[in-house]
Amino acid sequence: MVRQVTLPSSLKSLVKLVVVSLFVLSILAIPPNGTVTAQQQQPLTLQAFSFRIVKAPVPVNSDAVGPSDVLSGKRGWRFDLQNTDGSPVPVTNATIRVESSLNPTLFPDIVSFPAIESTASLAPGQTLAGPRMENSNLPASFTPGYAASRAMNPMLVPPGGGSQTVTVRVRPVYPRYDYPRAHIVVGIAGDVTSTSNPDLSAGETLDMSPTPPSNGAVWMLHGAKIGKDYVFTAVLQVNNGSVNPLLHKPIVTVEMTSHRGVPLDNIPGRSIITNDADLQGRIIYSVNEESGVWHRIVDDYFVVEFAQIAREMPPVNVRVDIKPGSDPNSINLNQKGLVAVAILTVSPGQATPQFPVIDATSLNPQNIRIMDAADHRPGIFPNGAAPVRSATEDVDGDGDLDLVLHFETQDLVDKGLFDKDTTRARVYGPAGPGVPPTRVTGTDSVNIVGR
Ligand SMILES: [Ca+2]
Ligand SMILES: [Ca+2]
Repeated sequence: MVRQVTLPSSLKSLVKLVVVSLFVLSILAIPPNGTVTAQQQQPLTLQAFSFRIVKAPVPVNSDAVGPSDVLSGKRGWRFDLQNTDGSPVPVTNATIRVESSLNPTLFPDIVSFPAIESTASLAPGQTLAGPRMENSNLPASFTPGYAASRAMNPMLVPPGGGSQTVTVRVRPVYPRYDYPRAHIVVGIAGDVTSTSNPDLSAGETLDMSPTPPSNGAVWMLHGAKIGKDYVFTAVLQVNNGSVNPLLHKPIVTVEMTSHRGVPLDNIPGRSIITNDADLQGRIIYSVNEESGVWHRIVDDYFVVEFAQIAREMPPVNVRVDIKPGSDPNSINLNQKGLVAVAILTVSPGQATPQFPVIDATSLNPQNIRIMDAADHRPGIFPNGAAPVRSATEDVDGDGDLDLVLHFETQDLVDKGLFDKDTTRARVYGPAGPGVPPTRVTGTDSVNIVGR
């Protein structure tokens, strides 16, 4: 005779649990039989990366930014999932799912939300690069937290072209770039003929990609240190097909990355969920296995980009006074002697759109030429007459020194530069090394006598 025993439901559950547990334990106690048991298998280690990229173009004429300058740019994201496990056990059905209430058109790489990226298995060491949303159209502003500058020497490439040394300095300042997790990436566009790397100390490493000579150089410095100056240089070959000097500033991109783990370590389970206020949504990283242990890593990218400038520099207008103190400016071609020609200094208070500021005494007299203005062709550097003497003197009595050049009258005749039809003369020439503006030009009337 069987007695019916009625147990309370909670006790029933307990019995069930004990029975199931015993069953599971008995399975685990089975010898491995050539396969990895659940007890021997290490938990899979998975990392979820949320790359945040903020990229700002620096104002077009800027050659430097400071660590606290506020820059405006576009923000983007890229999501990655990595199997950092060392054992040969892949995770299956690795998936990244991005949800957002934002309009997908704000993200050029996203058709619709949720955006899902998945792969059947993720072997140890492999990364699943999920939805990529770099260069999103979301406006953002940031302080870079590092000083970056570019310098060009020479700034002006002469007609025909020449080499230019570009120096980029980067100095991480903000504590988020804590050593050894801070990285610097510097890119210089151009025809690179040689490079020189920054000084490195213990803990810093450097990759060059690609190896020069090539069309551009990229340095990747790992383990940057707070407060240290890193100097990158590249020598560029710059073409200049014009007849004028070329103001040339190559495009330079500077990225600082901080690689930070957030305290989500040892989260077991199939997925982790990250809420992102800027995305107005969340990112779900998931895998099929229950044994994964998650780490969430955030890489902050802050990118400043210096614009490329390649601008032909036209000559600068200067005030010219032929025969200072005389009017009309009579030149007798039958006489020997010298013709005095002044190039007048223009102070900031005297500057006009037609005649910008110039210190005439900074010009190199040996580079200046004179000829008939009617024969002068813009963009061509013809063979005018060179001065035989020069002096500095305040010829217009305005308190600043001007440049006075003396030309030989017979030289003007012999070279066929002046004749009876000449009514106006032009003075022109390069200003000399390293002095902007690089070329000057100016005219004054002449009254030819003789011949
Ligand atoms: Ca005069
Ligand atoms: Ca003066």
